[in-house]
Amino acid sequence: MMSPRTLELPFVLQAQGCAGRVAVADAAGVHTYDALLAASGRVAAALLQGRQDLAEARIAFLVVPGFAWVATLWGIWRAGGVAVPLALSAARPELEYALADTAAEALLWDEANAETAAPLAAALHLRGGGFEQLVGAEPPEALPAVAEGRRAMILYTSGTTSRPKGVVTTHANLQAQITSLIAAWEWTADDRTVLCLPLHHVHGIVNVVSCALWAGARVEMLAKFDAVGIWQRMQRGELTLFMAVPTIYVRLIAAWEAADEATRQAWSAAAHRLRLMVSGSAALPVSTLERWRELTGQTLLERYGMTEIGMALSNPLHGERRAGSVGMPLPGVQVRLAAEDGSAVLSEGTPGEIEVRGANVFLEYWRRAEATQEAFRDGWFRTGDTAVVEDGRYRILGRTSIDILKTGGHKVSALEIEEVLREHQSIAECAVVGLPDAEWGERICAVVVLHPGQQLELDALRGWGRERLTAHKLPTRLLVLPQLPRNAMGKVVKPEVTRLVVAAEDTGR
Ligand code: MCA
Ligand code: AMP
Repeated sequence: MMSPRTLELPFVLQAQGCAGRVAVADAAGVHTYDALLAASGRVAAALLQGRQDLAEARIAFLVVPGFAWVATLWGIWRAGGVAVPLALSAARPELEYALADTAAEALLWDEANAETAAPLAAALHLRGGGFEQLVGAEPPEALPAVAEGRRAMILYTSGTTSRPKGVVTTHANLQAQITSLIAAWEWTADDRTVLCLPLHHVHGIVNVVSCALWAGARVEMLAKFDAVGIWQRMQRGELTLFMAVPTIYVRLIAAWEAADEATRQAWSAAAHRLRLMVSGSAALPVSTLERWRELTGQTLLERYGMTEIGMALSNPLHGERRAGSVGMPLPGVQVRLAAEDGSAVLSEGTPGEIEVRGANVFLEYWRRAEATQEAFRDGWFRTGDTAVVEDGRYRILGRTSIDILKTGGHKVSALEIEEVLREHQSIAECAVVGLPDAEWGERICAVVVLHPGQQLELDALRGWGRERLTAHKLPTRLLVLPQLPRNAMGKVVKPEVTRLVVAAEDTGR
């Protein structure tokens, strides 16, 4: 039957060209591109319920990675909605925040998340729906024409404000992010990859799932990362590409080291056969890159990106991949270094803030016009990361804000955690800092001043925090002090806080 639609979103056209090929493999089996188109069409129809176009209504969803996740995302897009993929690991207040901030019209879920999502939808008076029920709808008679400049997705990212901001990308932004990576890393329909990352970040959504599906490749989607499971999957063969955060490579190395000799050999040989292994989302320690090369003969390709821009810099697919460097601008992405006060664009050898421009750059922070305006300078997005260019390649030096941490590849705001900790009845004052850590990149440390007569242990604090924050935001180190170091203005001096934590660790406190 001919679709009455006049303008198909490009990802639909790409999928139509792949028809009977397998798109997704998950715990339930394999699913073709045709099946994805059919299921997403039904989800779209169920969402529209007779309306012509969702007209950018925000539709949030809590769905385990797999066919249902992709069909839900595509269904929202095909109905003209803005997709809000929620973190499966989020605590209830975090979910409530995202639903309220986006003013979501509906919350969708799969069976595994019904227990969390259904009561939440009811409590917040949102339209709710299980995937199994949505996908059982009649196929659509017509779907709206969705122009590429329209809003497509909102992902929450932590920043220098205490509450996370919604990063809005348009279909055109996503298309630019995807096609840039397809060109740079030479994705083809013959590629096979495995997703073991959460699907509320660009890394999993764009770099793995969307690139694979745009290319007509096959993506195997795991509900959760498991080191031995990944090694065993590589051993079964046929994978061509793998992408992960440094913590995952550290975990894979640990699993390899714990295995017996025959298993090690088999795993090493299996990993060696992949055509490309990529690391990103946080700095890849040179020691990890080198150990991985010893184990597998693979030189990890390190790249640099951000929720607001997708990927910006990458080591080359062909040619030298330099340890400690994040490489050069990706196709279609303009990158420069600017003096922090914006007074100059810097040349090689002078450290500055990375600024990015291009069709890949996001539209806005959701309903935060001021924050959006502040994030740009002369049309360039200010990343808040400092770097230096050496020999044409960028090397990341750090961040302009001490309050933004990276742990396990997740960006975390110290201010957000502090705000929650201050609600604890025993805590009078607190400061959160990140400590360098071989496994996690950074570890969250809380330094607190208690109300008189109070006591607090780390386990108790973590137990209390679990109800309020995602697990990776919970402090793994607690230091109780009589007072916090402050400057003459009364502001907490974070570098001094970090020094105190390190000193306490050294003396075993
Ligand atoms: C979890 N735990 C932690 C942390 N996370 N402890 C310390 N620091 C952490 N960061 C603890 C939990 O509290 C729990 O402890 C135990 O570890 C297991 O928790 P679980 O959630 O199951 O963790 P995991 O499965 O071991 O997770 C590790 C992980 C995960 C697989 C590395 O963090 C992950 O998937 N990270 C990737 C995130 C990502 O996709 N980032 C991309 C964003 P207990 O048992 O006591 O409860 S950046 C991005 O998208 C940009 C654009 C880019 O450049 O890519
Ligand atoms: P997010 O906002 O979660 O998308 O995280 C983006 C941030 O992750 C960037 O601003 C960087 O600070 C960091 N990041 C991403 N890739 C790398 C990398 N290869 N090396 C160092 N930092 C990175």
